[in-house]
Amino acid sequence: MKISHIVVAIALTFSANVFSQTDKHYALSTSASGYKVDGKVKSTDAGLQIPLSLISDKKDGINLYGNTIENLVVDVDYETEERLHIKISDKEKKQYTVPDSPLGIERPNVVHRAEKANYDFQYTAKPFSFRVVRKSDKAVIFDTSNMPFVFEDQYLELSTKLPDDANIYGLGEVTAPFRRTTNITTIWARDNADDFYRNIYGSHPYYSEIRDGKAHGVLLMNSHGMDVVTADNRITYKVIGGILDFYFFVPKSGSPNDVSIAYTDLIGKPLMPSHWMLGWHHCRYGYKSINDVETVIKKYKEANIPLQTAWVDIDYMEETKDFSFDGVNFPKKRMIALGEQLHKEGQNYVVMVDPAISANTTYGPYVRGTEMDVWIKNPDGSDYVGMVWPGYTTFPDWWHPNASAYWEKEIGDFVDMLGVDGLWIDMNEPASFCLGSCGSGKVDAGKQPYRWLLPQEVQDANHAAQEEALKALGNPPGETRDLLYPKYVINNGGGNLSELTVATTALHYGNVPHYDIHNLYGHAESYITRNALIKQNSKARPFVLSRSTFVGTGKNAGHWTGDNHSLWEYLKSSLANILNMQMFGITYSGADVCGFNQNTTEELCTRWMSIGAFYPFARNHNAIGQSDQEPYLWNTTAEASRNALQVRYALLPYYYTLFEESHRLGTGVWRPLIFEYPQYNEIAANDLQVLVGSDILLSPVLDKGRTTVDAQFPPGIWYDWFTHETTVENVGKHAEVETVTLDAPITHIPVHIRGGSIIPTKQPKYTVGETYSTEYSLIIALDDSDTAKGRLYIDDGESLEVENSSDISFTYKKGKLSASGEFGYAHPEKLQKITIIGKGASKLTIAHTEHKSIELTKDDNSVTADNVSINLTEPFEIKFD
Ligand SMILES: *[C@@H]1O[C@H](CO)[C@@H](O)[C@H](O)[C@H]1NC(C)=O
Ligand SMILES: *[C@@H]1O[C@H](CO)[C@@H](O)[C@H](O)[C@H]1NC(C)=O
Ligand SMILES: *[C@@H]1O[C@H](CO)[C@@H](O)[C@H](O)[C@H]1NC(C)=O
Ligand SMILES: *[C@@H]1O[C@H](CO)[C@@H](O)[C@H](O)[C@H]1NC(C)=O
Ligand SMILES: *[C@@H]1O[C@H](CO)[C@@H](O)[C@H](O)[C@H]1NC(C)=O
Ligand SMILES: *[C@@H]1O[C@H](CO)[C@@H](O)[C@H](O)[C@H]1NC(C)=O
Ligand SMILES: *[C@@H]1O[C@H](CO)[C@@H](O)[C@H](O)[C@H]1NC(C)=O
Ligand SMILES: *[C@@H]1O[C@H](CO)[C@@H](O)[C@H](O)[C@H]1NC(C)=O
Ligand SMILES: *[C@@H]1O[C@H](CO)[C@@H](O)[C@H](O)[C@H]1NC(C)=O
Ligand SMILES: CC(=O)N[C@H]1CO[C@H](CO)[C@@H](O)[C@@H]1O
Repeated sequence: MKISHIVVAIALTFSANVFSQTDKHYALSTSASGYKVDGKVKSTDAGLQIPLSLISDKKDGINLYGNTIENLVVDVDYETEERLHIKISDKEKKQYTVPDSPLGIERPNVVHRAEKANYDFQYTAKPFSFRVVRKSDKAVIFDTSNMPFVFEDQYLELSTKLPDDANIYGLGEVTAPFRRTTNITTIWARDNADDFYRNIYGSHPYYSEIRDGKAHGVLLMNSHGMDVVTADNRITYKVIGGILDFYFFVPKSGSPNDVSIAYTDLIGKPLMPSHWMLGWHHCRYGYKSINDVETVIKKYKEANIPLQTAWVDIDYMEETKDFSFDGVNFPKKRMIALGEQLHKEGQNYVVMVDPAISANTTYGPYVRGTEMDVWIKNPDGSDYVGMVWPGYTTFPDWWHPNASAYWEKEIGDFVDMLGVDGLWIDMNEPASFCLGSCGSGKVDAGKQPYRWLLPQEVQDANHAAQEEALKALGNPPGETRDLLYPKYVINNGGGNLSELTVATTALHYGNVPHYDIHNLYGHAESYITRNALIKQNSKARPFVLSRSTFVGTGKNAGHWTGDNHSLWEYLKSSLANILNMQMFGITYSGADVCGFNQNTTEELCTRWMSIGAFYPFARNHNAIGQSDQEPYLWNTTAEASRNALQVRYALLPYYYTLFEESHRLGTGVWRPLIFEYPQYNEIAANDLQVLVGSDILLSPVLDKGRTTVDAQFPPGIWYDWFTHETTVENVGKHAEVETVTLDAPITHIPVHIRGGSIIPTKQPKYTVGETYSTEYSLIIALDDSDTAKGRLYIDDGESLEVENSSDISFTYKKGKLSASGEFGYAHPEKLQKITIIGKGASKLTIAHTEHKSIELTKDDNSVTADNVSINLTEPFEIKFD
């Protein structure tokens, strides 16, 4: 949760960074000298290497915001047919690069130049510029010509041209529309709850562009603070350190989903969740005692709203210290018993852990961490102390050689003792409630009043003192850069870089300043936490939910989009932000349902539960001091929750199959319409509807007072999930996107099935386990040529190493349903029910004599075979007439 949760009374305006076009954040450094090719361009194993030197005849064009670096090297690696790597680095290799390790990114080792690449690399010699051309359609997808190129120790600038009104997606983490409009995205991990368009927790310098129906992607692999301008027919990167390490993803198909596949080929595939993780989660910050948590679990059951996982926020801790229990309100014994009870009922249990450790010499985790010397250091080598919930705290330095062992022990002992199924790692931007090194030397200073509870003048005085203390600590030895106040000031919503986080002058192992590594902190914690959980239990898939993320975090952890507000605006933006996370390879993600800060309303919470039930990670979460928002509190909310969660639970096999695809390939579980239908530009900005995979379309109400939705339908046939009626039949060569006004009374969310798909389902029950123990059904939704296909993935739903699995392809063609594929999952799974939806479906009968006894029930637009009783352990066919 977020430090300013008490200050939410402030009026929210969403107009934070409206710049004039002359603002330096927008402006190009037109006086820059630029570079020229200087020396022999060499062939390398994977491509070529180009030496550059500064064009030195423009003396005023150097040292714009730092020290100009005169000699550069451009390494162009044709890594795969679809991936080009262009790395522009300083010849001396002094600039910080994202480490080639799990704490940065694990890069594939490329030793051969890809043949038949789907791109061309072209460059000009003086001034140096380059272009990336997609071969399949000759589109110039990146072009730095006639724009400044700056390479200084604390300022890098490079631009590419964009067509008019370009479809740009990605860049974050930021709360903003999915399709990027003219704006600046600042990337600097930050704990903040109430800014649209400003930098928040995660760092993803990655975008995808869809042009003329074809997509490509671009990653700038850099962990420094930066502004990315998407305005005036250009993208301009303004980065305060490191190197320009670009990757281009150019799939031959041009499909946006294939861009995601190529991107995650590099950064790592999203994690595979267990079955239970796909159920409904409930959490709140501010339950006063474990009684409250138990009551909530009971009332969910009474209201028959499926609850899979109960969470406990920092409330359980003694003085908000990790791994401790409030002996009065959340006694350890009862916390353990709660887990046992949940497990007995087939439910699950997750609690929060923060990275910061109370600086208290009688507190075990601090004592052990100090012995192992794992804390981030001040520039002078002493332990760095900041301030989080328990008062003054130290911060584990994940890069320290003892850090994994330290965390494994703390996490392992805790999880063993408490019996939780997963950990929720918060505050890992890392957040600190002061400026820089406010706690220097303050060990055993006791719990401090939270900053926001102090009178304004005391806060101001403290801030001034902290600023002085920070300056007094100085730079790390040998450091020549201005780490506290770089001359190019990124548009950080928090102000100066060390504001409310660890000082940028603080040191990580190997004397790496926090300035260089800040955006990697949460990512590193997620990796080490995941491994600690695997060490504790090597059988089950670990559950980690992380607030701060970086390129590649999706393989370690899921993500919730942080501290939103109980406002319609935030409900609406949740779709865009979850779609962003899908693109970033963090497919297990969701927003706090019903809103975190501020008081929700019955109507808002009802609509939010309806769409939240379909978030890839689905959890209701509330803040302390806000009015209650358990979904059973209002009848309409309860009803809407049951309705939507029934669909979610019915779709569990479909979701699970999508997660397996995501884990294997990198595609999104949620997808924007444009990713599935890139040739239709009129859906390019639609972030108010989403597709679950390719086949389920959600059209939620996201506005107060509305009971209809104007929904866009891509060409094809779309059937209503609930009634099986044909909502849209829009086929043929000239079919266009159609807009339909759908009825959506308060307890209803419109859900549609794409004609041409086969969807595996289960019968929804109270828990995920009970649901999974029912038999399978198939929904066959016919397209205009009466065909359909689909996929079902089955494994045991929890093992980290999957031994046996089934991967079944279903096709329906000319009245015949066939199942083929792999049938390795040993446990007997049965298909019990088949529903065929489409024109003429109700006239179908069963053809095969061996299946004649199957009963058919019909309605206007569908037929259901109710007890087919087929083993899903081998291929089969059923013929309908
Ligand atoms: C850019 O961001 C501001 C909010 O900071 C927003 O008001 C504006 O609409 C955005 N620009 C565009 C063109 O969307
Ligand atoms: C790791 O911890 C041990 C104590 O367990 C300590 O002796 C050693 O110096 C630590 N290693 C480093 C690199 O600090
Ligand atoms: C240190 O932690 C202990 C319990 O672990 C607590 O009783 C004590 O009050 C704390 N000391 C300070 C100064 O906060
Ligand atoms: C940033 O730091 C500078 C230098 O100490 C100071 O003058 C300025 O007020 C700070 N900005 C903010 C927003 O705190
Ligand atoms: C929000 O709800 C709480 C608890 O019910 C109440 O005390 C508070 O006054 C409400 N705030 C607003 C702004 O209505
Ligand atoms: C809510 O539903 C319950 C049970 O169905 C019923 O007893 C109660 O009157 C309803 N309340 C409202 C406000 O409709
Ligand atoms: C996997 O399948 C084989 C063959 O059916 C079986 O012997 C083995 O026990 C199965 N393993 C698991 C983990 O289910
Ligand atoms: C299901 O199939 C059996 C024969 O396999 C048949 O006797 C029965 O009537 C069918 N219907 C139901 C609802 O069980
Ligand atoms: C289906 O599987 C069950 C359990 O393994 C088995 O008893 C039954 O004979 C199988 N039925 C067919 C038709 O193969
Ligand atoms: C900090 C912030 O604004 N976080 C989130 C809250 O609101 C939306 C959706 O509800 C999230 O997606 C934001 O990122």
